[in-house]
Amino acid sequence: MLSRREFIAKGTETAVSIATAAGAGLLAGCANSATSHPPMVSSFRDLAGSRSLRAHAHRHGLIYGSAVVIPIVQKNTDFADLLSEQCGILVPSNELKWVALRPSRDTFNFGPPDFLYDFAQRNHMLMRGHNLCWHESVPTWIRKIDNKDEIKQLFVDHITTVCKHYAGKLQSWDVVNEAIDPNDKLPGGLRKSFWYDNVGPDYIDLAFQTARTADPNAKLTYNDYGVEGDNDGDAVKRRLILEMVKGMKSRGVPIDAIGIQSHLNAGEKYGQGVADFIEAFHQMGLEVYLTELDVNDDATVSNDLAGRDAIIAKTYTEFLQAALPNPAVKQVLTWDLSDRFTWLNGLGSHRRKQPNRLERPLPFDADFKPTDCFYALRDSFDHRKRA
Ligand code: 9MR
Repeated sequence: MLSRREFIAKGTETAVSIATAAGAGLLAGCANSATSHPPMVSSFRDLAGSRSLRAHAHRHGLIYGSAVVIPIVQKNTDFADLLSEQCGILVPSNELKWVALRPSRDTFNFGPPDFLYDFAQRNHMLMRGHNLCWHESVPTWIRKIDNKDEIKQLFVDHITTVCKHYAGKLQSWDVVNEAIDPNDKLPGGLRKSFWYDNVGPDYIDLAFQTARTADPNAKLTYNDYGVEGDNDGDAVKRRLILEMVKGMKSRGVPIDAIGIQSHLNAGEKYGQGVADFIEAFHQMGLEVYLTELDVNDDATVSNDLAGRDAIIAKTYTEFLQAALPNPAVKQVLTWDLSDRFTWLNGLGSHRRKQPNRLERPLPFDADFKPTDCFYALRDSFDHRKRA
C-alpha cells in the first residue's frame, strides 16, 4: 500500500493502470479503442478504462481531470462513477475558496473538501486546490475589519492553516488567482483588489512564501484567464503575467507552475500566442496546467446543434494543438465534466449572452453521453508526442 505522499509522487501511473485493468474486462470484444467515434458507445460506461480521457491523457504524459461541485458528487452516484472513470485529478470548483471555506473568522469548513479528497483517494485520483487568494472570494466578515495589520495576519494565518491541513496531500495549489487586470492601471498591471489594498502590493509574494512553508510538496501555481487568444488584449495580459513571474523568480519567490484557465470562445483564434506563452514558462522551468477548460459559443448565431457542437469541438482542437506539444504542459482539466453542471448554464446565468439556449461546453452532455468535445480532447491527447 502506498503512503499518500508516495501516491502523489507516483502521479497517475497507479491510477491509470488500475482503471485500465478494470476497463479491459469491461471492454473485452469491443472495437479498437483508438477509433475516434466508436460505434458501440451507448453510454458513458463504454468509455471507461483504456478508452477514457484519463487513460489517453496518461499515455501522452498528461493528467486529465475536472472541476467538481462537491454536493453533486455526494448526491449523484452515476456522476461520481463518471468522474472516477474519466479523471486522474479533481479540483473543487468552490469549496476551498475563502467564502465557502471560511464562513466566519473562527470557522474552517473543511468537511466538503475533505470528502472530495477521500473520494479522490478511494478512486486513485489526485486532487488540486483552488484557491488561497482571489479578489472575488472575500468574506464579508473580513471586509469589515478596519486594520490592515490584522488583515495581513489573517491572510498569512489562513494560508498557513489551509495548506497545513492538506500538506502532502494535494498535487498543487492555485495560490493566487486572477491578480492581473491592466484596466486598473496599477504598477505591473496588478488588479485593484481587497488583498492588494489591505495586504499591500507584495501580497502575491507573501502568499507563495507562506504556502511553501506550510506545504513544501504542493506545486504552487499562479492561475489566470484572458491569456489564451491571438488578440491584442490577451497579448497584453500575457506580457504582464510573464513580467510578474520573472520578477517573482528573480526575488526567489517559490512558484512552480502556471495555470492557464482556458475558458475559450467558440470560433476565436487560438495558436501562436498561447504556444509562445507556454514556451516562455518552459524556459523558466515551470510546469503549465490548463486548469479550467471549456468553450462557450455565445457568438455562434446558428441554433443548429450539430453545427454548434462542431465549432465548439474545433475550438478545443485548435487550442490544444497549440498548447499540448510543449512538454511543460502536464495537466488538462475541464471546468466540470458534464454540460448538466457547467457554470456557463449556472444560477442566474447573467453571463450567458444567448439566454434562450443552453451552453454545450464539456466532454459529456447533460445525460452523461460523450460529446464532440470528448473526442476532440481525446484525439488531441493522442496527437501529442509523449513529453
Ligand atoms: O464555477 C464557479 C462558480 O460555481 C462560482 O459561482 C464562481 C464564483 O465563486 O466561480 C466559478 O469558478 C470560477 C473560478 O473559481 C475562477 N475562474 C473562473 C471560474 C468560472 O467563473
